[in-house]
Order: sequence, then C-alpha cells, then structure tokens
Amino acid sequence: MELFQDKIKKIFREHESLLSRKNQKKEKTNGIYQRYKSPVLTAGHTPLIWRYDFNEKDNPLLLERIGMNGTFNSGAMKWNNKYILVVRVEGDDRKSFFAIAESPNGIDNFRFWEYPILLPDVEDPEINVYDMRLTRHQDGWIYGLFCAERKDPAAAPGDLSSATASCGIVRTRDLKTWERLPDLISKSQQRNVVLHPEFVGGKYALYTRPQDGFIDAGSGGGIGWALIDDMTKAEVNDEKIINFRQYHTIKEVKNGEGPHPIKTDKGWLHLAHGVRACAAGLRYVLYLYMTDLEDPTKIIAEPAGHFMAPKRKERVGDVSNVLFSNGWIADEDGTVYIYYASSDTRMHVATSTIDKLTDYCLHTPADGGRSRTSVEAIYKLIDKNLKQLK
Ligand code: M1P
Repeated sequence: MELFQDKIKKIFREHESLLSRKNQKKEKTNGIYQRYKSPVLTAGHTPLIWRYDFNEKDNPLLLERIGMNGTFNSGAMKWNNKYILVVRVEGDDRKSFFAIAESPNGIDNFRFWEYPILLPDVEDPEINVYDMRLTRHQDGWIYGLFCAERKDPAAAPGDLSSATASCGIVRTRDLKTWERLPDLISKSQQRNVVLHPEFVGGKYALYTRPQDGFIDAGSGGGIGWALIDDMTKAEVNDEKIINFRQYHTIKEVKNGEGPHPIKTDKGWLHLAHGVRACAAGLRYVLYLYMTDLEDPTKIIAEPAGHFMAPKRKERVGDVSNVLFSNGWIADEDGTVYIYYASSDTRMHVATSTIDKLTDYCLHTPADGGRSRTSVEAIYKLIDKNLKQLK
C-alpha cells in the first residue's frame, strides 16, 4: 500500500511539473500578436496548501478539502522585475477572491503567493468580488478597482439571483497590505471601472461602465468617463460615454474597459471587451482603440471588429465563448504582455509590441457600419496591392 508520505510527494511532484512547464509560441500568428500553447494559470496551479489537509490523522484518505474551480480575469503589473497577476480565483463554492501569482518571464512559471488576499470589509460587506484592475497612479499609490457584488435588496421574495454591481476600491504600496476605501458612489450600477494612471486637470479619472441592471447594460451607452476629486470618497457626478456600443458590431450588447490604457507617443492605447448576442448565447471578444494624449476622452482610432476572439479550447469553459482581459504589461523594451482569460476558466498570455499594436490601431480600417462599406475597404486594399505588385 502506498504510504501517506509517498502520496503527498507524488501530489507535489505532479504540481511542480505543471508549474514549471515551459510555454511555447503557437506556430500561427497574424503578425499583430503571438498566442502561446499553454494557459499560464489554471485551477490546478493554485497552491496545494490551499486545498489539502496534509495531516494524516485529520485527512487519512488525502482528499482535497477545498476545491478550486477557475483562475481568470487577472489584473497585471510589473513589480520588482517580476510579472505579477492579481488573479480572480474562484472556488468550487462559486466565491471569487484575489490572489497574486508571479512569473520571472511573463509567459510561464507563474506561482501563487502563499496566501490569497484577505480584503478588508466596508460597512455593507459584499458577497462576491472579482476582476481587479491595477493602476500604479501618479499619486504614488497602487489602486485596485474591482466589482463588489451584493444580493439585490429590492429582489422579490424567492428571487435568489438578482444582484447589484458596484466598484470596490483598495490601494496598496507593497501589494501586501491593502487599504479598503469606500465603494464608488454612482447613480447606476457599475462594473469594469478602471482608474486612469495620470491626473487629468488635477483630478483622478475613471473609465466607467454604467449599467441598468446586474447583467444588462440597458441604457448605459458604453464605456464612460468620470472625473473624481478624491479617491477616498470617490463619487461619479458627471459621466460621459466615450466609447459607444453600436448596432451590428462586436460590442452591440455590452462593452467594458480592460486594463488601464498604455501611454504611447501616438496616443493612449486601450484594450476593451465587446459583447454581442447570438443563438449560442453571448460572445465576448477583445478589441483595441486609441485616444488622444492630451484628451484621453477623444477617440483617434478604432479598428473594425475584434482584436482577439476565443479560439479552439479557449471557446469552452464555465461561461463558454468568452475572452476577457483586465491586465496587460508594457515592458521597457516595447513588448506588451496581454493577459486574457478564456471562458471564465483559465488565464493565457499573448505577446505583441507597442509598435505593432499602435500600427494595428492606426492602419486597420474602421467599421463602416455596413456590408457594403466592408467590401469597399477590401476593394481599396486590392486596388492598392494590384498597383503595387504590377
Ligand atoms: O462572463 C463573462 C464576463 O461577464 C461580466 O462582464 P460584463 O460585465 O462586461 O458582462 C463579468 O462578470 C466578467 O467577470 C465575466 O468574465
């Protein structure tokens, strides 16, 4: 019979071989970005000490005591020369929480820190938290903005599904001690709220996503923008939509800012998600757009359609047909690490460069709104190529 200690050694060996697996580039690329073969984080990457009780007397059968269901929608930043993800970990109990994983190279060998983050509470404690966006702000703090979900107090008796979404706010200087600030005050529900990294006219600036209900964006027109005087009592007063949802596009049902935009010499580079409905349900894809350096609310480029959409295994998971990103890292050499989750289940990385992403934004035709305009764009390219190749 296998000894308890031998069984433990085997579990640790298998875990280590998953954690230390080298990631490899996928062969095919469209030139704009490079996908990788393996996910960077799965539920299987979570530490064994979160899941097993290794005391033989208490757990003689060596069963998993606390199950982990998924690792997805992660905020990202470079920290002490390491690539850091603040991961949305979801347990088998459906509760999400945040935990930090770090990698020496950004594409593999991600390892979770020993303890997940125990968020301080606010007066009205939320039920669930997810999708943290990290911003190292000009004011010196690192902010984490996330969705705080509560049971809808107005739900009819017997309705155990209706919920409300608000923006929770924490800040830290070391990623270890987190100060909880009051939730964002807003007339509407809010999810996908992101802090711009610089002051704008002396104020903090938020990308918002006003929504009528917990799921429905409803009359919320798209990605919004609001200036905030003080992050310790943040309140949305004036909110204007800067990136609209549009009929017959990849973002007709919903959209939302991803991580905070990257400052480039050609403008602010934004990553967002767009949602459309189809017979298979909702389809979430990623798209890029750019805004003016002086006026981050002014769109200067937006390529038609998606930048990345779920492919092959990415298409299947707990919520299938979803790509979602709330974290990317721009390295000093211009490499961009795009951390994206597939189907609310696992984390991946794709790499690109600032040059490629801005070139893609500035030179991909915009959505003309009709099939005919799409064909006209192709005609223009064919004419140009035929002249070029003669
Ligand atoms: O299930 C897909 C995504 O749905 C929500 O995003 P949005 O508010 O834009 O619809 C979020 O719950 C997100 O976490 C999730 O990945």
